[in-house]
Amino acid sequence: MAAGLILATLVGMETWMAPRVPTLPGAGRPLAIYDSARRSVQPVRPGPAGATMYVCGITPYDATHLGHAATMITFDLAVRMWRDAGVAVSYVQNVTDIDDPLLERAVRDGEDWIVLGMRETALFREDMEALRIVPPQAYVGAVESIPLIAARVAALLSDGAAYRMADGTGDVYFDVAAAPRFGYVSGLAGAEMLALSAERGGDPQRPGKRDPLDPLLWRGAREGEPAWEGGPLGPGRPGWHIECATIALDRLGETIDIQGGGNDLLFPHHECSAAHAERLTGLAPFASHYVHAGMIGLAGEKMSKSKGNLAFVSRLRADGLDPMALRLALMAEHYRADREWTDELRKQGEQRLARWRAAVAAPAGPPAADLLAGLRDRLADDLDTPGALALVDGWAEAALTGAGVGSGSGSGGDPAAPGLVRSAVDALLGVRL
Ligand code: 5CA
Ligand code: ZN
Repeated sequence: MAAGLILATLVGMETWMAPRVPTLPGAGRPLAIYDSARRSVQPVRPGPAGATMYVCGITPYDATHLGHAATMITFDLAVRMWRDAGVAVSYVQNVTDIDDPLLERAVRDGEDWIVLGMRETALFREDMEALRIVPPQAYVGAVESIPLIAARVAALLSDGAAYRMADGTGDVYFDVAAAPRFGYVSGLAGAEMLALSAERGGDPQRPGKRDPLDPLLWRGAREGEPAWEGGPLGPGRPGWHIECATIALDRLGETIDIQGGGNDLLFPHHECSAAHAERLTGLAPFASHYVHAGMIGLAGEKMSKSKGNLAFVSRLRADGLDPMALRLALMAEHYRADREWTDELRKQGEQRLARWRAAVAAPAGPPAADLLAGLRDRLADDLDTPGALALVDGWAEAALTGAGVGSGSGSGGDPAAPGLVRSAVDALLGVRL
């Protein structure tokens, strides 16, 4: 039993098949990226062991939509930049395979919540493979992490940073008064925090809490809900923020370079998981960079499972959309921008892909060393994909119209250029031409 538990902890969930990433000539560039806490673009300074990144993954109660895809592509670009610069990367992503929304959906559809979670996670893996996303080294479920999470909650309790509700539910809350820096990640004022907490899974109105913003660490067992042994906590299941804090601390270390996710997680999720981690380790900031991808919307609203306005990656693939065109469409605007998915954007992605493919199919093209340097430069600057895409557009245009091909030699261009562009676009943008 104990051996089984340890094995599960070390192995984690299955990830997905890694795409082949070509090695490029010359030197990559160090990545600078926007940190939500400092509200500025700052260089990432990985330690001697390499860069560490934790990305908040899916709650698997519905299929992967374009918003998830855009966020995963964003962090995939960071991984690709580090690899190009010769930086080792430790990347961990979670799966929230137990939480209220998953249970609610399973009850609604009369389905087993475990089967629902496994099915949607399998579909997510398939979508990630199709999009050529480099997998994390560890893909970790909340359920398999419960013993570690319970131990972290117990540590917060005995440290006086958490308290048990007096109403007999067995629920345990984190005391935000134990986190003097609380609010530094999001930079929000109290009223905004209260509103967002109510909107995004918190329970500011619940009576008996010390502070309305105190987040749940452990939910005591309830009739009809799954529960696990929590040692001194009693039976129950973990809260959401402590799930991510625990997995990141146990897998990556006491502080990390990037804590990533969509900007819907800025508050309360990343604020609270940073507060938990910092109280547990005594070290701050937990992440040197809190990185947030913009929301992908559909028909004027944030795409979300609860609103039901979703464009699924799997559905678009089934409709014949090339995943590489989808990648290009989602990278056409900057990752931090909230943006809309439209038919126009899709068409643009498909046209761009066709044009780039035609350009690299030629036996020779304009010399591409400057293009490679330009791509590295643009992406190193807060993952400027619009800038990077424009540079490849320019090269493709010149290749297809014959401009700049002669370079005075009359040879019809550089025969090595199309291959170099193909490798650069593959390695840095994740687009296989
Ligand atoms: N399991 C939690 C994170 S620990 C969660 O938020 N799951 S999720 O399925 O709702 O979202 C998975 C990832 O996609 C998160 O990083 C989230 O911030 C991001 N995301 C969700 N909706 C969108 C959207 N419309 N646009 C961009 N990213 C999104
Ligand atoms: Zn998370």
